[in-house]
Amino acid sequence: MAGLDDLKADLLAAINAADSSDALEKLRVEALGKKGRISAELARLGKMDAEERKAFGQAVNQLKDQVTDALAAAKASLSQAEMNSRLAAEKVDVTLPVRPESQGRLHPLTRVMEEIAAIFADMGFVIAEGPDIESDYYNFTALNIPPEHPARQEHDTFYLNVGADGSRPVLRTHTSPVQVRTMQTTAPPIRIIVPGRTYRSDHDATHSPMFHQCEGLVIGPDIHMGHLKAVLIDFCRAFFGMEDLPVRFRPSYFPFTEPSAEVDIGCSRAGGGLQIGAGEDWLEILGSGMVNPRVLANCGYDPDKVQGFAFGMGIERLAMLKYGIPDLRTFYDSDLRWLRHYGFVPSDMPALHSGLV
Ligand code: 2NL
Repeated sequence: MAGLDDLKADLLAAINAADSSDALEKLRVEALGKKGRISAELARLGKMDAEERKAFGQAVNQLKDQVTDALAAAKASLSQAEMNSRLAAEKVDVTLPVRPESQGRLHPLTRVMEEIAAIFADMGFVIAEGPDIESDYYNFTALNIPPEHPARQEHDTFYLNVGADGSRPVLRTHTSPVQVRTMQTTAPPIRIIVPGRTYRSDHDATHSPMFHQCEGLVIGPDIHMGHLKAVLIDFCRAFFGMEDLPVRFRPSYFPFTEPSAEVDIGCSRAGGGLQIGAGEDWLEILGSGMVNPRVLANCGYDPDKVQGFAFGMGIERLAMLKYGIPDLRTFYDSDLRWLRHYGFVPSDMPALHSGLV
């Protein structure tokens, strides 16, 4: 037991003298670690007879508790002292320059959709949105495209699995279903644009199976083709930033509009390049027409009381034309170098003056 008293005096003196957390940890291992001095005393218990073991065991365990407590107390006061000295020594230099942060870029499709929205917002349009997965009725039938209509083949539709009710949902091939839904639930007047993702099973240099469209719809008691022309001429000139941009309306056909017109802008293809607003050539940029009376009736309106116009445009194509992006497929590669080159700084984005429906 005399040995234990010496050991105790020795260990407590060392613990009291320790001047850092590291030194304290070293002492803990020396005393209580697997090969430590107290562990060695405990190991001796095995060779003792019952009487001796009881007395010695109690004494060693008491020593172990005392050393453990002393270590904890010393650790608490040392870490407080270490914190105090760090607080005294270290200072935050608030005059250091901030670290440069890399800023992200917005995708050109985001930019072009915002530009389109801002132009139509200034003309009093609001944004409407709807589901990407649609019923056959909203994507086709309501738009005067009945089953067996040849336009269905042109749409290269992605069909989903047959549902519990036997119907076959589709990925919308255009954003028109949103306009149908809006007409069904809203009384005229209506003035909406519908940007969003659309899908067609077509993949080559100029087609992507997922792409973006923006359609528009105006309905009222006496909306006529003059309104259609004014809105779309203003849009083309605002979008390309040219007040005198030539705009031409060319007769066309869509099942959902009658009459229908495609909209071309003036351009020049001289020298192999493309220059918008100059020269003798024409470039098609959107489709439009007066809403077919059958579509109005399908949406619950009386075609003798209200009429209107609709239009649709492809966002990728407009982005490629305006920002000189040569290859459609690069839009979806998520290549950061491409985004840094063609992307936009958020603070440069156009302001939107109108809200969401
Ligand atoms: C194009 C042409 C167009 C429409 C879309 C539409 C929607 C309803 C009723 C009538 Cl609910 N029309 N949409 C009308 C004409 C043309 O899109 O070339 N899009 C990329």
